[in-house]
Amino acid sequence: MNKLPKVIAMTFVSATLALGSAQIWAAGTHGNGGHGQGGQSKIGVAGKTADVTRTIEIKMGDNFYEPESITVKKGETIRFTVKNAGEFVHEFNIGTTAMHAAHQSEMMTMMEHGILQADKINHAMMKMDMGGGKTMEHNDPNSILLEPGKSGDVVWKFSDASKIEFACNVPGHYDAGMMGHVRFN
Ligand SMILES: [Cu+2]
Repeated sequence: MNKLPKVIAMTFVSATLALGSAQIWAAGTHGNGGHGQGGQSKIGVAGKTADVTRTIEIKMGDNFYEPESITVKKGETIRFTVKNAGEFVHEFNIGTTAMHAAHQSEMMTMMEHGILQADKINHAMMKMDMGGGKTMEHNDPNSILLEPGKSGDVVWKFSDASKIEFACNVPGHYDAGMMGHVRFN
């Protein structure tokens, strides 16, 4: 007797989630190969560990980076060792201003669905198949999303001197100043 409303409620949740996901994919930046596809050639390519010539430590706080900006050479492959020393989830993402803006709206949708929370990530929901094998997992080579206390690496080869920023696209953080410039020398 009371099973029916439960089924309806669950169906509604799934449908809503699927709709939200469709909107995420329509934005076209997650999926085959990651954030800002098409934009990646401008900012560089995933680096090979064997090509790393320098390691830069990045500390993430609420809501800032240390250091505030980085200087690289064109063609240089850098290993970023990123640590989230804050109390909220933060991201280290290499991209253009436009790539970050697109990702911010995706992350807003993830937060609305509870996949991303202020201080934790719902890993099970992140791994859910949204159709066609697509998930919302953040395993793109140009970014890392970390819960408080967690660390991880990003290995990136900078191939062009176009305007690049590293930024956190968790809702509100970029606007609070959690971004820095990549300078070329
Ligand atoms: Cu952040």
